[in-house]
Amino acid sequence: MYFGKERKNLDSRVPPDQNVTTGFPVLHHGNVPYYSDMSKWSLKIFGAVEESIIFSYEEFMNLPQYEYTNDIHCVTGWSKLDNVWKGISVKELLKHISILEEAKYVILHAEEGWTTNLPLEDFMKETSLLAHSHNGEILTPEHGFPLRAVIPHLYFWKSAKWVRGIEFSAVDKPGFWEKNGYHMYGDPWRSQRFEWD
Ligand SMILES: Nc1nc2c(c(=O)[nH]1)N[C@H]1C(S)=C(S)[C@@H](COP(=O)(O)O)O[C@H]1N2
Ligand SMILES: [Mo]
Repeated sequence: MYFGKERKNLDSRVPPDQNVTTGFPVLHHGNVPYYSDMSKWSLKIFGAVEESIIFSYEEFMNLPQYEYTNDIHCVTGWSKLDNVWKGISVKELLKHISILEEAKYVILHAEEGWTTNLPLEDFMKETSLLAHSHNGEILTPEHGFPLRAVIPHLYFWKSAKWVRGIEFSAVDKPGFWEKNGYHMYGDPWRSQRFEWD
């Protein structure tokens, strides 16, 4: 519970029609992947790039690490404040990639063919992270182990769990929820929940 002044500060951090939770709900479509052999994991960068790259788990985890604290907002109405995420910043990753001029969108590819789309500009934001830890603990399988996107300024469905591919694209390609009526952009501060919002 938050009272008085704290409550007031809180209001400016919680978008319309959201409720703050102290728990950490698990939400996704499909099955949770369980990895026993990380040598079978890879992250593929492809599409509108000069050259596709495939990172092994070890290579990827050796990129410089960053930590960010932020709030997340799920389209179903819960917000969770002060999450500490640790991982590789997109900014850092992009130093290894030559993106073609034509690229305007990013499609995040997760296990089981699940995808979500966002503008390149949003993906490249300072706060965008490819996280392996939350609040000091390695992600649990349910929350996206070994790697999830964290794009805190958009509804949390854009933060793909179990990321295996990052595609750069000249055209926007609706992902799983976007094909099912959810908003192509998903700004929680403008309540962009559904395609007609
Ligand atoms: N791969 C994948 N990532 C996903 C989803 C999904 O169905 N598959 N659901 C999204 C949705 S709707 C939400 S709210 C968050 C939930 O993350 P959490 O389970 O860690 O709270 O994951 C997002 N990332
Ligand atoms: Mo969600």
